[in-house]
Order: sequence, then structure tokens, then C-alpha cells
Amino acid sequence: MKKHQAIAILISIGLSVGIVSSMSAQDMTKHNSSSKGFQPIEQPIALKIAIAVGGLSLMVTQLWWFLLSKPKSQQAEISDGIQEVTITVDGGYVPSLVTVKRGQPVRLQFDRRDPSSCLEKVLFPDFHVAQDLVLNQTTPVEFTPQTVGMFQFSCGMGMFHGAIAVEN
Ligand SMILES: [Cu+2]
Repeated sequence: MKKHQAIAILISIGLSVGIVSSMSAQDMTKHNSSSKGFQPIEQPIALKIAIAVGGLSLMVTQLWWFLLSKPKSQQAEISDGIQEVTITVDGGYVPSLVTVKRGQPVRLQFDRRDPSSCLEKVLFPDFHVAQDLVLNQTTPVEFTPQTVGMFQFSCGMGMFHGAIAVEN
């Protein structure tokens, strides 16, 4: 929910900046043609640069958000031969990257605190798991990874993602 909102806010800011900058650009060309050089030329240029810099920094922020904000990784703890990790489901999955050993049973405890229906299901396509998560409860998901690699999991609609890193 929080991530959805943040993305929506970023997109709307980006859009409004784009609209404002295109409108002011049109305004400037009108002014320049009608007032025939009475308008000082330095001010619109400075304004254009400021808008461009503002837009660029927004784009950089968005890129950072989508590409560079790295998931928090957590190593599963082994007890009674089962590798166990609790994953908090609240505006996404925390941790969103879990490291486990190959060939040993894994139990992920999904603690769902987010009421959004988006997160009511968790899917592990590689392990043939589609588990409903009950709100304000911890639901276990169990499987035994047999191959080394990265295995994605997601909510029912594929909006939120996490991954299981299986190592030897
Ligand atoms: Cu979803």
C-alpha cells in the first residue's frame, strides 16, 4: 500500500512538472513573439533551466527508487533441520530477499499486516505454491529447494515481489 502510494505520488509529480513546463514554454514563445524583444531573454532561459533541472532530479529520484533501492537480504535460520524466516507483509515484503541452502526444507512465515487485497495471496511459481495469507496472522509456506538459483515470489497480481536465493 505504501509503495503503491509513493509510486502514484512520484508519477503525478512527474506529470504535473511535465504539463507546467510545456505550458510555460508555450507562454514564453507567445510573449516573445507579441512583445517583440521587450521581454528580457535571460529570465525565461533561467526558468527553463530551473524546470529542466527540477524535472531531471525527479527522474533521477524515480530511477533510484525503481532500480537502485536494493532489497534487504536475510539468511534463513536453521532449527530442527528446517530453514525458517519470518517475512513481514506490510506495503511489500520485509525481508524481500531470503537466502537459503539447497536441499533443506524451507519454512517462510508470512506475517500479514497489510489489509490491502493486493497482498492477500503469495505466489511461488517455481515451487507450485499459491498461498492465501490471513490478515493479522502468520501463515507458513513450505517447500524444499532442489536447485541453486534465484526464485521470485509475488503477490497475486504481481505488483509486489520478493526472491529466494538458493545456495549450495
Ligand atoms: Cu498485488
